[in-house]
Amino acid sequence: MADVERTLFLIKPDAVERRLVGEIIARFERRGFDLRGLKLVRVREQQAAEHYVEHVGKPFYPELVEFITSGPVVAMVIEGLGAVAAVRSMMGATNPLDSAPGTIRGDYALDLGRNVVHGSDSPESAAREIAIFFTDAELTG
Ligand code: DAT
Ligand code: MG
Repeated sequence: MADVERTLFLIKPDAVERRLVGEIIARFERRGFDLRGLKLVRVREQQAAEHYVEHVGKPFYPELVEFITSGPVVAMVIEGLGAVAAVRSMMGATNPLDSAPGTIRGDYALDLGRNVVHGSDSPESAAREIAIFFTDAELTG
């Protein structure tokens, strides 16, 4: 039996601008996950740098930071059985051209640089990333 986990999930500026927030959140609610944190934020440069620290130095890093700071983002903590891997599988592959239909990226995106959503890739990443976006007092349950 999988563990109950928490994962950090972001609805990126492209999806907020396209008014996809409700549809995306609804998928996780219908699947049976619980929301433990939820807010609309403008990601600061410093937060973006912490969040994407593993990508520092890669050719796409500057545009990655520019994009995630370019407009409002919905930050969420999603909780449930096997949440880290299950949320990743609901997101689809990083490059939307490889994402299966039925996944979030497979249904809503084509462009690698504007791929709609972020989800933590391991429980360790989740703990680190949740702390960048939420204080303990902002998380319920
Ligand atoms: P994921 O978001 O699926 O965890 P990642 O952590 O490898 O993927 O990369 C973070 C984001 O950076 C990704 O959502 C889109 C962007 N990205 C990744 N590889 C890229 C590339 N080769 N060119 C442009 N953007 C890229
Ligand atoms: Mg990643």
